[in-house]
Amino acid sequence: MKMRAAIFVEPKKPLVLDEVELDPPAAGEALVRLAATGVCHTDLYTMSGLDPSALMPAVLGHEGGGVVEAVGPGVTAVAVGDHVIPLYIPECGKCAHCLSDETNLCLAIRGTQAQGVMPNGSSRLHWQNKMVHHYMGTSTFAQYTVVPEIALAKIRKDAPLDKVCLIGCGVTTGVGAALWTAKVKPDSTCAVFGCGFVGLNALQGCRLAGAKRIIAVDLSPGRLQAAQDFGATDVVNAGDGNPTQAVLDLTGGAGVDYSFEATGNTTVMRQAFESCRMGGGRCTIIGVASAGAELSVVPRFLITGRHLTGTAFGGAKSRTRVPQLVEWYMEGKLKVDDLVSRTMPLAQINTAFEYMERADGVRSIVKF
Ligand code: 022
Ligand code: ZN
Repeated sequence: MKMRAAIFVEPKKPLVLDEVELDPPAAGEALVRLAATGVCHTDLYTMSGLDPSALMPAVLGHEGGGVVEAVGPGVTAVAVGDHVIPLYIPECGKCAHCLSDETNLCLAIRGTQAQGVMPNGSSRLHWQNKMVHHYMGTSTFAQYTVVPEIALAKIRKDAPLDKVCLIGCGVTTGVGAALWTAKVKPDSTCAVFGCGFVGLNALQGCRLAGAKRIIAVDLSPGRLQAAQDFGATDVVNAGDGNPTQAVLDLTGGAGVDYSFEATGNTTVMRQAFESCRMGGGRCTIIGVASAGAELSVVPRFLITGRHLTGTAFGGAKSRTRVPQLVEWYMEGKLKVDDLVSRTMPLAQINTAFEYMERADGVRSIVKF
C-alpha cells in the first residue's frame, strides 16, 4: 500500500515528505495505522550526522500510538482494532533478559532492529524503487507502520492516542527511571538534573514513589517552574554556581538518596553522580550521550558506596508496563497532557524539529 511518510534521506537536511510503499505484515507482524507520534531528541540526533549507526534512507519516529489494521500469519498477541503503542524495546517474554528481573533489554530481535530491518531480514518500506530502513523497529513518522507483535503494547481503547503516544518513549523513560531502575523509596530524597521532557517525567516518577524531597536542577527558570508542577519540592538554577554544592547544601551536606541525569551531557552526569550521598546513594543516567563521549568519575566517590548506573526506557518491561502507565494516566495519577506544547500535521514535522533545536516547548506531537 501507499502512504505518506517523512523520510530521512540526508544528515542535517529536513525530512522529505513523500509517498512510500509499505508491504503487508509478514508472519508475527502487525500493520498499525498511526494516530499520533511524538518527536524526540533521539530522532533529531539521528538526523544530526553525529550518529555513526544512523541508516539512510529511513522512516524515523519511535513515540507513536495507533490502531491495528491487519495482522500477519500466526499473530496472537494483538487483533484488528486493538489500540497499541509500538515499542522500541520489545518484550518477547522468553529470552534470558525477559526472564530476568534485572533488565528490560529484550534480546529477541535486537540484531535485525539495529540493522533497520524486520526479524526476517527484509524491510517492509520502499521508496523510489529502493529499500527504506525501519528505525528502532517502530518508524512512526508515517501514516502506517509494520511492527513485530512482540513490539506492541495493547492499551485501553478510551485512552487518547494523541497523548498516550508519549508513553512510547519519554514518559516511560523518566517515570520508569525512578520507579523501576532506581526503585525510589518512600520518604527518600531525590535530585533530577535536567528538566526537559524526560526530566519532568523523572520528577513525577519520584513523586509517585513517595519521595519527600525532590530537587530539580536546570539552567532555565521556565523549566524550573514546570518542574514544580511535576513534583519538585526545591529548585536549583545551575547557572547560579555549582549545582552539586547546591544539592549538598539542601540536604544538610549529605547529598540525596537518588540522583538522576536527564540531559545527555557528561559534565552534568558527573554533577548528578557527585550529588548522591555516600553509603548507598544511587545515581541513574537517563540521558543518551553522543557517540564517543566518555564520563570521568573520581574513584573515591565509588569506594565510599555510591552507585552509578543507567537506564533504557526506564527499565520498563515494555508490554507489561506501558498499559499500566496508560491506566495511571486515565486514573489521573500520571500527568501527560501538560507535556504537549504543540500538535501539528505530518506535513509540518520539520517545524517540530526547529522548535526542538531552539528548546522552545516541551514536546511536539504529530497528529495524523
Ligand atoms: C530514545 N532513547 C532515548 C530517548 N529516546 C533511547 C534510550 C536508550 C536506548 C536507545 C534510545 C538504548 C539503550 C540501550 C540500547 N538502546 C540497546 C543497545 C544494545 O542493544 O546494544 C537502543 C535501543 C534500540 C536501538 C538502539 C539503541 C535501535 O533500535 N536502533 C533500545
Ligand atoms: Zn525517544
